[in-house]
Amino acid sequence: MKKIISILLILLLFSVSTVGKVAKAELRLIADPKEDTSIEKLQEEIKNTDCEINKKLSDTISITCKNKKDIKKLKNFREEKKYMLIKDVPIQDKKAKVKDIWDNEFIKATEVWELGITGKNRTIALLDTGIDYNHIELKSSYLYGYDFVNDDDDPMDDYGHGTHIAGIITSDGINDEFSKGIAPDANIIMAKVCDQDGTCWESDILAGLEWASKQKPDAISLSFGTMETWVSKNCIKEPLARAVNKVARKIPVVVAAGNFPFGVSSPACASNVIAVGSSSYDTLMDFSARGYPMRNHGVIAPGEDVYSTFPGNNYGFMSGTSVSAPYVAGLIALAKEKNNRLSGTRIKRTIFRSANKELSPTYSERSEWEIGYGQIDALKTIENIRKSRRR
Ligand SMILES: [Ca+2]
Ligand SMILES: [Ca+2]
Repeated sequence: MKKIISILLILLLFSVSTVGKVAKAELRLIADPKEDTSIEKLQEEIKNTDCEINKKLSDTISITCKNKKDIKKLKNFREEKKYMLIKDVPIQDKKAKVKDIWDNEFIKATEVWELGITGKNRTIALLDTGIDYNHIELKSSYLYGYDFVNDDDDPMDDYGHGTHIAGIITSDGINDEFSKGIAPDANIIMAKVCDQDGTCWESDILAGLEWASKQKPDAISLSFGTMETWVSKNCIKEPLARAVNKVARKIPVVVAAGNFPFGVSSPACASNVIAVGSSSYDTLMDFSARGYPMRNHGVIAPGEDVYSTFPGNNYGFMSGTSVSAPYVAGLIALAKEKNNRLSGTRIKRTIFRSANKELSPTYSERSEWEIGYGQIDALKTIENIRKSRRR
């Protein structure tokens, strides 16, 4: 009996010491300040704590704290949220065959290229894991970027996701023509906001969003979301959805809708963005997010076995709504090349109105809660845009 008690005691001590370790680890917090709470006031609040400012944003600060006791004293702060990339497992180094590739032909981007429209002089901002800007297919299109995870000006991709997303938009198809992006001449700027494990912290995203919107890109593309699912009604209570929605009033923002068929993830649920679900060439993907936000502001784009660039001059496939969103960002680059005076709202409406609900028999039976306005149609979108008048 004594022996059992001493073992229990050891176990108890062990578990206490483990808890102690967790408490010592850094915790990330962020403030949701009320209108009358200034940044100075928030700084004042952390003065006598073990917490340090991690990021100063235009209307809030994020902090890292070592001491759990200190955290309890803070009134305006809460734990930061984590967002995840919306993909399945990347498959590295797998070369495509002709029959594998259907995306740009299916959404009629190839017919837009024949009109001479390829995204020239347009710029898409990505918030992702970074970009391998030395990749032979990407280096002509990469302009500049920033790494908000490590706080340096080198957004090199240490995960692979961002390089794949960038290629879907603008891969040149030099060494591998099947990797060619929807807007092969569009430029890319990159805010690295997701780390080497594919985790994207709220304050890094907010900082990247602020930075990206200041660069005045033609569109911003986001391929991450929360594991939680949302309907539009409560989505706007989510701080990131609110921030994204504000930016989306001025700059078109496209967001992966999520890989959970039971609801649309945040920030795709924000009403001003374009939420993007996933299609295969003749059907909706089972994982593609469904819900009111799709009906309100959603479209679908290729999302199964999409072939694109991976770091180190590699190529491969990826599935998920992650890979669907950049098709719409690329389509906006094409639209802006035809008429660079178009407002974000006009572009969004034109993409919606040009989307195809009856591309295949399986689509016409699908509800708007599943496919939104339908499969994007690049040619029809371009045809529905009037040329800007030359002066
Ligand atoms: Ca870096
Ligand atoms: Ca390119």
